[in-house]
Amino acid sequence: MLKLYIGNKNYSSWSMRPWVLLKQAGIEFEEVMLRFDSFDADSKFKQTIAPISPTGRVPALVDGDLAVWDTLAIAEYAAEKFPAKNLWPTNLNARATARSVCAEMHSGFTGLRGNCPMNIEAHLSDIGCAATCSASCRCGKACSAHTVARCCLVISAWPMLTSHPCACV
Ligand SMILES: N[C@@H](CCC(=O)N[C@@H](CS)C(=O)NCC(=O)O)C(=O)O
Repeated sequence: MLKLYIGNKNYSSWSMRPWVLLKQAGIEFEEVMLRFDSFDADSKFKQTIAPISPTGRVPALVDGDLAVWDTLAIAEYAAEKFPAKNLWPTNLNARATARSVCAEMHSGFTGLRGNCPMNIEAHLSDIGCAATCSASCRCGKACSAHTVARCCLVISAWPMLTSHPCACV
């Protein structure tokens, strides 16, 4: 069975990307949650993940002898291994748009990530959507984020993104 190494579910948005993808698609996997004791080389976290992932980071997916690291590579592997799940839209153009959105999300928005790190347990309803809607978002990337969100909304093969649209998008 697939084994997914992840970090803290409250803070590690990277970990939650493949976790949500696999759960949403109904793909079975064993979850291995590693505690972020520290990111020092001699930490238990690094000692555990280093032999699995060359980057020493989570998430990492293990399938038999194969280890796949980095969220986008894990998503692509899952899409190829389970073609019937249609993880990417079947339409060529929609698929290209979806890949563009994912690539942009993956390589960009560092300002947004830095200023708005994930913390699911925190009650931030007062700023939440308003922060991403604000033209004066501290990351200066709000317009681009909105463009990405709008693209997602028109890709009908992504029900997860289309079923709960943010009111501000
Ligand atoms: N580009 C990587 C980023 C993964 C990443 O930064 N993971 C963090 C946890 S949220 C990590 O393991 N950090 C450990 C470290 O920085 O040493 C991916 O997409 O998987």
